[in-house]
Amino acid sequence: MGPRARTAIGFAAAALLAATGAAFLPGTASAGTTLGASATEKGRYFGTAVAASRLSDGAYTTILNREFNSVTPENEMKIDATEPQQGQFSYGAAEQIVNHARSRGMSVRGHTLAWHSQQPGWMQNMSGSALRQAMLNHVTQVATHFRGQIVTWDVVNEAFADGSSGARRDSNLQRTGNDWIEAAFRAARAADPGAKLCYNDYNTDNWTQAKTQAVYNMVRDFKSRGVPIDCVGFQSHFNNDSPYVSNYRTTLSSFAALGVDVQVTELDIQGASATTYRSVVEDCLAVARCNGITVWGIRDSDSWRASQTPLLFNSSGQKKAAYDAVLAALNNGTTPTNPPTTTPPTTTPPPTDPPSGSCTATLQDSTRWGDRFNSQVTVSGASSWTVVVSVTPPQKVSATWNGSPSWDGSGNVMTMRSNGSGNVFGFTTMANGNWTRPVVQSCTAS
Ligand code: 9MR
Repeated sequence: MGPRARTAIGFAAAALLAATGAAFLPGTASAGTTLGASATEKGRYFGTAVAASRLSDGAYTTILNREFNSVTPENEMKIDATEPQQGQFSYGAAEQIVNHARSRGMSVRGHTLAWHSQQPGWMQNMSGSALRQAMLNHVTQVATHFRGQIVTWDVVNEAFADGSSGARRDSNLQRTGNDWIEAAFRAARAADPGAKLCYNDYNTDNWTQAKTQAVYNMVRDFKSRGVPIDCVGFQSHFNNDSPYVSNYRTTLSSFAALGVDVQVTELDIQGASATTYRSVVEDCLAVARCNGITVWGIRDSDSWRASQTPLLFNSSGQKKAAYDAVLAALNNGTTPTNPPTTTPPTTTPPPTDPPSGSCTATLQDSTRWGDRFNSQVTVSGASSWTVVVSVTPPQKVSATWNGSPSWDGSGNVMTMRSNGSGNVFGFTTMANGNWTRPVVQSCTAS
């Protein structure tokens, strides 16, 4: 099939999509070429941990910018990085990552506000109510500083003990009182009410293990008492001692059934088995509230466990078999089991009048979920174009594909430029309670 015929089918498919409201059309031109684009087509993000020190490495940023649409600072938002001296905050490296990501339309996961590890020396030496106060101040200050820029915060990280006890992990924070976790969540909610708030942990993948059950019970308790928790992060560092297990999907769906989102937050797999990577992706796609996957680094050489070669790209930046498996799973996976909860608005968008006969951009509704929706814009009349789209506050665009976005100061106006990916681009809008359709403001041939 020649490219022309393929394009014609693409248009026909797009028309069918509009007519039927069908969610996905595997194999359309807009799907399937990068992890981020393919995940977005499934209503998910695909992210990676990023180290600020590597942003000057061109091979690294080439892969980052091409493949991923969510970013987690690997160390730069931890307590020792952001508050090295008590009351003196340091945000430079974190901001570097946030700016790199947001200027390219990637969303940011903030990691992490409260943790027993990587505490600065001054905090390690504290205890009791002084420590509790210092921890809450830290949560408040950091979440306030980045307010509006972080889609999801890991508010509390790794607060449960390994092994069969099902107990909280002993730490100076835990010794301030069992309610330290909920206190941290309340402080985070107050400081950044628009962000999703996650509890994040490792060795919580196996549904039958005590630690998994202990976290589950905490989340259930939080939900029943109105503690502001929105999501649970599963680090999912799989290795020979702590392997992927087939009940992982049960774990994800069981937590989701409590009324929280679930996210795979730090995925890496010793040896990078393509089969195991595929299973993880399929498990996430099978759970409606699994809204994204983050791998813990880009190339094997970027990994905290480099010798286990656990990532999707080898140290030369080439795609591994695991990459192909993940991409295929994202493209061919089952459609999310949360079909659109509400029929998308059916009003026909008026075609944009092209200024001085330049190009036309037509926006169509695509998939809609409980908290967000996708839109697809088809450009005709130019192969190289700039389209300006606006969303209505407090809506926020959380992901884009098949174009290069930039933003005005308000964050409500997105300028999308063609990037050689064709004439159809898309984006995900977090509704934040407002379901107004985004508006194409202009289309300019360039
Ligand atoms: O990948 C991180 C590594 O560079 C740091 O040295 C390490 C220090 O604790 O933290 C690593 O990231 C951890 C993450 O913050 C929490 N879950 C486990 C990750 C791997 O250790």
